[in-house]
Amino acid sequence: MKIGIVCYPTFGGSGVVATELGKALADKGHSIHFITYNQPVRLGSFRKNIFYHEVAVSEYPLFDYPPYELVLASKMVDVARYEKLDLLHVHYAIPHASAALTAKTILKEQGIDLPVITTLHGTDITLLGKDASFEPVISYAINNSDAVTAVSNSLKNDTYKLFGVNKEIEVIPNFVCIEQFNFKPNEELREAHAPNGERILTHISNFRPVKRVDDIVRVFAEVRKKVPSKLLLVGDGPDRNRIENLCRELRTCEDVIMIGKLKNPTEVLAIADLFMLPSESESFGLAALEAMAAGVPVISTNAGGLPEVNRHGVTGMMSDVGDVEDLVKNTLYLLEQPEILARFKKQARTRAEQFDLTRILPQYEALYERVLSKVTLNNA
Ligand code: GMT
Repeated sequence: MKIGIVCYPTFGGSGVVATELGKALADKGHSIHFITYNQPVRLGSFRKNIFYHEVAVSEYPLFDYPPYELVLASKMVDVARYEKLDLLHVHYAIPHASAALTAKTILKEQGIDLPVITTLHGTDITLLGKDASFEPVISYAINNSDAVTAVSNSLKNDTYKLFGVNKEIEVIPNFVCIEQFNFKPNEELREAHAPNGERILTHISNFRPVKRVDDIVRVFAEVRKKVPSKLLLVGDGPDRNRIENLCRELRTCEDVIMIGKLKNPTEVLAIADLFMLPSESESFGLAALEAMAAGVPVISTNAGGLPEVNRHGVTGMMSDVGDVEDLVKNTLYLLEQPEILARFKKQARTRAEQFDLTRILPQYEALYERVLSKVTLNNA
């Protein structure tokens, strides 16, 4: 198949899922055309069956706001026509699904029926969905896509709750390429970050308020009183300054290491003992799944789709949102009992294997086939 994939090229989970999916489809022989404004972070170097079409918006004095959605739609039309795409798979409702529907309408006028599959990832529904200024466009995009998927049951239910949509939504969970996590910890890196054999806690995110990184720092301030430990914070975003100030206020700076953005988090996960994700809302929690694939148990909240990934008492522990005391209790429960921690590490990895790419990829391929067979019927 010739597939156009539209996603955010940044560090966010939706871009990671879209890129890994495209790479895996390309490995299976499909031609994959990424259409976005920058090269996706996880795309890597030159490889077979992968093409990247950059969307560049020209500057013009009249534009206070660059019309990215329109240029994206034009690019989709161009790529679909000249690369003879079979379908477009867009990740994130705004503006990707709405732009894809504009492209679909234009192509229809030219006698081309291009199916659009939209994958909802979370914040497009749970955060933007609460903003009335986006609601009609998101509802339109969902109702008029040829197929819609959501990354968890929780997100599917939220979509029905927040939007007036009547579209069938199929749940296809996020995935990991489990073999990418078959590594040995780099002892030199571990020693550099925890020179006295301290436990290593980590968190990876875009440091947005929804991640509640403050809670992690507060939990860590209590945990390190009992267990010598280090906290490795990976990523960057709007809350970073606040977090740094909080570390100063709680006098934890010497044990909190701010790593900044990393293209590939596997080396950090390889030396970590626990992964922290106390989010206020999380449609799935891909970062938690990646940690589990690396054999790192997850201390998280029970928000959104997290219980569909993390199993309380098996692969990690869960608390209510904002319950710092309970998060501390759960973290200490694992750190103070090495045998239990070791068991959780194995169980986390075993559970992550359920989400291996080899199990999830066929679900996307089957969906593509189903959508394409309808187009063939319509064209017959
Ligand atoms: O906030 C993020 O983590 C980024 C965001 C995105 O759209 O890139 O992540 C969302 O999509 C991920 C991939 O499907 C999910 O694993 C995350 O749970 C989801 N984030 C939220 O729902 C807050």
